[in-house]
Amino acid sequence: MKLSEFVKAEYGKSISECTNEELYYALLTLTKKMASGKQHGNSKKKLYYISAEFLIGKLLSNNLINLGIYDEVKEELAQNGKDICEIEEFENEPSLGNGGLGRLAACFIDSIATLGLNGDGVGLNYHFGLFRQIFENNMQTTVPDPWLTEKSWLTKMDVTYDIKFKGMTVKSRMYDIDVIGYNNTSNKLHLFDVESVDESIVEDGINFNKEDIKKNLTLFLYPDDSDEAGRILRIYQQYFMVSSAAQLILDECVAKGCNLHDLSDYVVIQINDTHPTMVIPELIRLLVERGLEMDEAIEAVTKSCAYTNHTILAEALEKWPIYYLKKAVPQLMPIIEVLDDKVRRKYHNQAVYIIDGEERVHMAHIDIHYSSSVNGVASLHTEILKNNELHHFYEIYPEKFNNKTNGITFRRWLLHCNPQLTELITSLIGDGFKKDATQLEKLLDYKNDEKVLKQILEIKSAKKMELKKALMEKQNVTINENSIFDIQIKRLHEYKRQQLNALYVIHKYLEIKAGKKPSTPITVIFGAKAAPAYIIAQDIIHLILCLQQLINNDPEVSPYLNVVMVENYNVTWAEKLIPACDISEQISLASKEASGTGNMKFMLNGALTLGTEDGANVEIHELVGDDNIYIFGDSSDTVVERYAQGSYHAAKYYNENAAIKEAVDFITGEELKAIGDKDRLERLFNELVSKDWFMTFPDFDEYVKTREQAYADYENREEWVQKMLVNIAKAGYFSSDRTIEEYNRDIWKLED
Ligand code: 9GP
Repeated sequence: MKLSEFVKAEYGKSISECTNEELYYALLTLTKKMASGKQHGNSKKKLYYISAEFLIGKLLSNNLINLGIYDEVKEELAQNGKDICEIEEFENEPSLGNGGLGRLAACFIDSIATLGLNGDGVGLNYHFGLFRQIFENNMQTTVPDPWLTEKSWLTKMDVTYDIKFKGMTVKSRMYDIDVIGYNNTSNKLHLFDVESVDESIVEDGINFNKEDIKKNLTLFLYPDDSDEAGRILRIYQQYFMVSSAAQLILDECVAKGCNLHDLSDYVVIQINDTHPTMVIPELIRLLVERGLEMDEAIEAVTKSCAYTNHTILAEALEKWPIYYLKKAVPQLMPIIEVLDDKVRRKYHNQAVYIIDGEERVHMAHIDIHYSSSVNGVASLHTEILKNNELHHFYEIYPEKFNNKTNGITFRRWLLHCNPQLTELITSLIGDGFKKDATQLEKLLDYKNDEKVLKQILEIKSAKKMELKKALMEKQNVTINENSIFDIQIKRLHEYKRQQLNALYVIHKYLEIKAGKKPSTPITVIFGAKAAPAYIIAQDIIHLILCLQQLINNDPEVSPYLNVVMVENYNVTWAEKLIPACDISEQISLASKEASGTGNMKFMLNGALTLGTEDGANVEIHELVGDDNIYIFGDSSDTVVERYAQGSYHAAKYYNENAAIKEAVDFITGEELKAIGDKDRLERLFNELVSKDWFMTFPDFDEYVKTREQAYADYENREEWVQKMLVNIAKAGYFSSDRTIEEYNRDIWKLED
């Protein structure tokens, strides 16, 4: 049905008579109708991708693209004087994720549907998502980020389950979002919610009564866990998610004829990080309740589950005190004890026990012992898991370990966010790359084609202008479209080293002050949210915002250097920032970034990576070669060794390296103290000088040198654009379609 017919029937008006809001809701309804006609058939085996995060972004354009009607709708709207981008403004972006983990899950469900595989996502319907970030007095403040509207992509389903906690039962209800495959069938994202949740209990930023579980269960993603009530709330959330998932899984497979003994013929469950780990004991519990022997239940569940590890950071590998579990979900403890007991009888190595000497349950250990696959998310990461972090497990189960290098959906990260580049590529190599991304390599034939190279540069300039306009509209900030756009957008974390970038900015500022001006002006752009309980991360944001104020208001420096931090960085911002970027900052401490996926999105849009040999940067480097990437810093081996020996002393670098000392001292110098909060700046200074746990100082000199080299190379526009072309051409490997094909080939084994 055409949009004009639809709005006539719905509102009794023509398109031009409708408001943008009416058109948004008309398109939403129309799209949902079309998706329901594309439901995946009920093939025997089904994948359940369980994740605490699904950072899906706005859905309208993507759904229209995947349905193959985007151009048609855009044209029809334009003919009636309407702009699809303005209509899209009515859509709220759900902040159902924190970063790469959640965005990966969103890319994956897109690819699963696109490949025609039978697989649904399962997660939670957080009413206020993560949080909305607001800058006040150069600091991050946090408020709820409501996104639910009366009519939305969610469809309320008749599916409900009783979820039993200690002394209380709550009812979960399933809400579905259609996941439309690109020119293919559609799957579902099931988001569970509890009807008793009460949004009005949130007061004063994002604070609420953490003990009132019935009212708060699905209010926020990752509620503050700096106190015990917050940590126990996370257990309630996780169990609510997995118990709903487990009941759904069993219902669906039984309806297809599964007798539960043959569960793994019907079901494969991908556990995304440790948040959904309790699905293992919960399923075992339910199977025993339904008549299976304990050993048989354990075997069936182990065969059905697969675990993805997304980090080696200890803080993200959850270890829940038994006492917490007993408080919230005591029914799981006897099962966990059996699981632990089996491990202890078989392996006499404390490192692999599930319950440790401090009475804590290691969730990842449950995953590894009681899943049939354990994967890392980039080659280097998987090697580190095998050789270091999970070595004891690798010795026991070498056959379980495998690598699945992450990927991104090109539908969102090229077709949707960069239609100009998509059109150019299509005009050169046809549109086969939209289904088979490796065909992008055909672009290499144009490496010496001046006309094509010029077009690539023109597109980059156009995207820079678009970003400039957006920053003006949304933040009232002016940037120079002729400057180099050097961008770092990702969660704020010390291991990702936004502080290293900030130290470079200080260094550059001082250099310009001393009269050394860059040939082309530089705009350094940041986007990052910091977890509310993560104080140093907030201090780093404070430093960046203070630098922004200082530098942008200094007439001597601002013509050459600007700093911008986008407020409330989210998927919608990323879609504007990535196509406009010249230099992509991927500067984590080697060994610490499991993969990164922003690095892939930037490359695909013709930005050059300035990065360490970490995560998927390593694979980007291999693909594009030395001439088309800027690599610096210590190797992961060196870093791992340094940690093992405890041989790193930040103060030594600070005292012996004049450039480091100058930049670090600036943090607590007069200029910044006049603008910023003395306590915050001093705390950050002390953290760096006395600890610098993520080793920014050893990499500082090389970082500065390599960044300068990138800026110098940028001056040669002919060579630079060739590097851009190579990056675009080699990005095909990072399509999430490739990643999902590998998951399916090696782990899920679903029929097409
Ligand atoms: O930090 C990793 C990031 O490197 C990776 O790209 C992403 C998806 O695999 O997962 C992130 N991990 C987390 O957010 C928490 O484990």
